[in-house]
Amino acid sequence: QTNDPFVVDIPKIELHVHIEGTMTPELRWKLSQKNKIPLTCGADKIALTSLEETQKAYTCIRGRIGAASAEASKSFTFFQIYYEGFDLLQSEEDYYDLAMRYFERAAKLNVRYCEPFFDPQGHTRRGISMEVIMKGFQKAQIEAERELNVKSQWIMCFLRDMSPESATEQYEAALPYKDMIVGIGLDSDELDRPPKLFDEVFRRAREDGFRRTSHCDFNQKDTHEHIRQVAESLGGPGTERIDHGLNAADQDDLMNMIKEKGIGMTICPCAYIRHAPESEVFVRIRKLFDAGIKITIASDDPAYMEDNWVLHNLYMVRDKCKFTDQEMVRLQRNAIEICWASDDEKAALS
Ligand code: ES4
Ligand code: ZN
Repeated sequence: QTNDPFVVDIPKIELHVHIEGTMTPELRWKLSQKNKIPLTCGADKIALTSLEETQKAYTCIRGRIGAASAEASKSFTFFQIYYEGFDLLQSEEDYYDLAMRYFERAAKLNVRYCEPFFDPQGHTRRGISMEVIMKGFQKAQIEAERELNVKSQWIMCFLRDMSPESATEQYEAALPYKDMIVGIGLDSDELDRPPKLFDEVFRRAREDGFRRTSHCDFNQKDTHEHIRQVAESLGGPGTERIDHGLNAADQDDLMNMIKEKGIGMTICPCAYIRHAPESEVFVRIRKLFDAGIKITIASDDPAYMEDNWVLHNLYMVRDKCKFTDQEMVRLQRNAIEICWASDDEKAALS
């Protein structure tokens, strides 16, 4: 059901959304025109010459990323399309635009507080300065709080397919913007990139007062070991949240550790059902929730995930996990408990 007024009206908190994953076809087209960067589609680099073609390319991307065919996955990977979008972002105004379009969408969906991720290495490695990125984000953040009543704090993610040295360099470059950044995350391609590679920079971030989280994507190679490292020892005592981590539901000792440590989990159902049967997804979500683990529902990369924003992700679990009104409220309370707002702000959100 996709117009359930209870789910529409409930005040929302979104704790797992990549700002670069919110780039709609409309914004992609606008930036390509403005910055004179031609758009192409797929490995065969077919030129996109209008907004309509760009919109169509997104539907085609959407169809093909999710497709199980080996041919499709060769010509399109999620990360190719995701990082191609980065190249379009050039000026402070572009970063402002990207963030502001998300905050406007969030306001319409009744999101009152969010902690968007950003991937600075994907920008600084192209020669964009931290100043350009952070000033653009900050302008949008201030305006969103004032004009839209959407509060936010940023989470800076390290790209785990880059080196730990690069992460440390990026960490130091971000310290002048510490006031805008509430937490540190770890994302991008996790194949053969165990979290413990980044132990040192996470330890440093903890000592400097940053909150910490890490992606452990659903059904990835070595996922149980990655979840264990993140929960048990990343940066010393483990992180305060895990992004995805759905496979924790497979092992009682992982579930127990997450529960005992009070680690929050951000769950993005529409991201999983593109690659896995629903039967593998919703049973696990229900299991984590019923175990009393603090899970919250979010959208991940909504522009690239069939245009499914947080509202649709909430509809999915409402429908497939059969969450009652009370349980939907519990999901939002979980989000308040595991978010990194100040106690005063949490009280205001309650
Ligand atoms: C991501 Cl789907 C996914 N997985 C890992 N890292 C990411 N960053 C943005 N989207
Ligand atoms: Zn993510």
